[in-house]
Amino acid sequence: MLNEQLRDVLQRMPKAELHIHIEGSLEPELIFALAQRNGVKLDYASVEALRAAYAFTDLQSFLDIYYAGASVLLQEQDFYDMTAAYLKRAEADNVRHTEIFFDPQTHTARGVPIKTVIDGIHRACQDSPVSATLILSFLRHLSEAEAFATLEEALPYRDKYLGIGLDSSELGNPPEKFARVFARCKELGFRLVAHAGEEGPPAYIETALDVLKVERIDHGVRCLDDAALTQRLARERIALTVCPLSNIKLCVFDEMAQHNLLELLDAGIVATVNSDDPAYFGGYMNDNFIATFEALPLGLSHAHRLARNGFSAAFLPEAQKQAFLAEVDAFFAAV
Ligand code: ES4
Ligand code: ZN
Repeated sequence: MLNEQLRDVLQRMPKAELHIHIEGSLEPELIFALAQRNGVKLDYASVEALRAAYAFTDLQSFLDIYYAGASVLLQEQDFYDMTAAYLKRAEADNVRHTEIFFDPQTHTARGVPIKTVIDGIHRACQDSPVSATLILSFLRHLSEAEAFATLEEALPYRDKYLGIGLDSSELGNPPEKFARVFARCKELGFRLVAHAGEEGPPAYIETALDVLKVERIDHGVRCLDDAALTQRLARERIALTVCPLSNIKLCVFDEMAQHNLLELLDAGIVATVNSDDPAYFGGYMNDNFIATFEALPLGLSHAHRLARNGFSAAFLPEAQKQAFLAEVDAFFAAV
């Protein structure tokens, strides 16, 4: 059992969230409300029936339902409402800064203009007291040509997102498939990240770093299978955006007691805790912290370190980063 003081610290400490798919924050209730508002027919009869389908065996079994859920998003206001709901939850969890992924191809493939997607999500970010920035993510099960086309469509709105990511089905879609489009994104000055080493091998983490030139790795938990890579991530301070509840729901680890978060920290890696797809995986930021600290021998010093790691790895201007880090240190000095 987690003691009351540690639980309270985890809830109240200032946090940065660096790995959240906005479409994965869409709660079943909002999916049904938007389906009704937009006249979209769902394959599920009720909120309960939809929620009952959230029994995943691997990444693909989740993605199939996640893309179906996103089909209710049509108007700018839908993207606004989804994002505003997430930001409200994040604020309640004392998330002070968040870097939000969005998947434009999930929507443009259904005929939704990319401007509708970006404007709705961005406007909600501007209306929130939480510091929020956006990362446009390419779907890796689609082609590099399709990623290039999406980049072209998104460039008129480039002041509204600061990063580029890579998500969706990892196995069989290695980072190097997107070498040229990531090179172009780097030239354009975007911050780069990629999902790697969630279900895929450590080699995908290496090519994400060496071929795509990403600055952080999303998930990356399989790095421990390769000692040299583990040492490199620690030495070069390449952050991993770890998502504990996601890893359990998608069977990356059988149970939380087997999660390798503490091993990653002990190896000197800048590991962070994040919610990934909170509406599908059973919790937002505080739920992720509490579930890991309940299952693993983690204490106050780990909480302090994880809070610091989140802000250290953030794509924030240096002065803002230092101000958040000072806030974290002041919080822990008063514990
Ligand atoms: C995702 Cl957990 C995860 N992995 C890869 N792609 C994703 N998109 C949304 N959630
Ligand atoms: Zn993810």
